[in-house]
Amino acid sequence: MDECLTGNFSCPDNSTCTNIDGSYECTCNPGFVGNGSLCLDVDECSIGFIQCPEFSNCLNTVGSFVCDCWEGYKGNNTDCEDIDECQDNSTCPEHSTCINVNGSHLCSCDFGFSSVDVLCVDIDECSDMELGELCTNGTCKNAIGSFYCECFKGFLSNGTECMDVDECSDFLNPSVCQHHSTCINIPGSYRCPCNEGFILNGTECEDVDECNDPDGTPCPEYAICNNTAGPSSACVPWVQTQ
Ligand SMILES: [Ca+2]
Ligand SMILES: [Ca+2]
Ligand SMILES: [Ca+2]
Repeated sequence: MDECLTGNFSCPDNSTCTNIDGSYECTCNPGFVGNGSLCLDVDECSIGFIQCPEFSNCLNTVGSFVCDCWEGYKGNNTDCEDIDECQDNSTCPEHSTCINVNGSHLCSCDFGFSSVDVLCVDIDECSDMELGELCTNGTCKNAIGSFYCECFKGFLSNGTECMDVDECSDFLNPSVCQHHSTCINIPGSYRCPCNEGFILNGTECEDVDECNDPDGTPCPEYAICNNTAGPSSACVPWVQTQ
């Protein structure tokens, strides 16, 4: 008779009945091993029989095992490979760049933004102590991802700095100063001092009459003072006409 068919047998859990001549046998199922009366789970992970792929851990289960890919890796019992988290646009927050690395990824905040919790937020450069005073000779204005300078009169913004305007440069304005004066550029402004031999009268530079200067050196005898435009005056011989 076939005890296995008639149910007239007793086998331990995790084994299979096999009919043999005059009797029956209990054979442990795959993944189990007999210890006399019981079929016990084989811990495939600890017997060194199983070689799980790189980037995975062997995990014993009742009757079997699995190779569990590390976090950041995906695959099966034969292969675990890095997950490219950057393929998913929602991995990193706005204003950041996703960088895939083995087993993980990085979110690098864009220039002008800094990481706060899981977000990249605009840096207020104007009040950032580490950046120090920005926009010398102007007012710093924060913007999303950057900042700009609103410059005081006499300065021009190149975006992030206030540059002195050289009013004396011919290129800008050839007649910035009055006649008989010299333009001197200074930070934020310019000056127009009168040339030597000229003196400011209102807004004009007027020739100094050295001949009428009480502090000047008088001309010698038989010479007269002849004022000329500019710094010098000349004493010319006096010729008496009759
Ligand atoms: Ca097992
Ligand atoms: Ca990755
Ligand atoms: Ca900013």
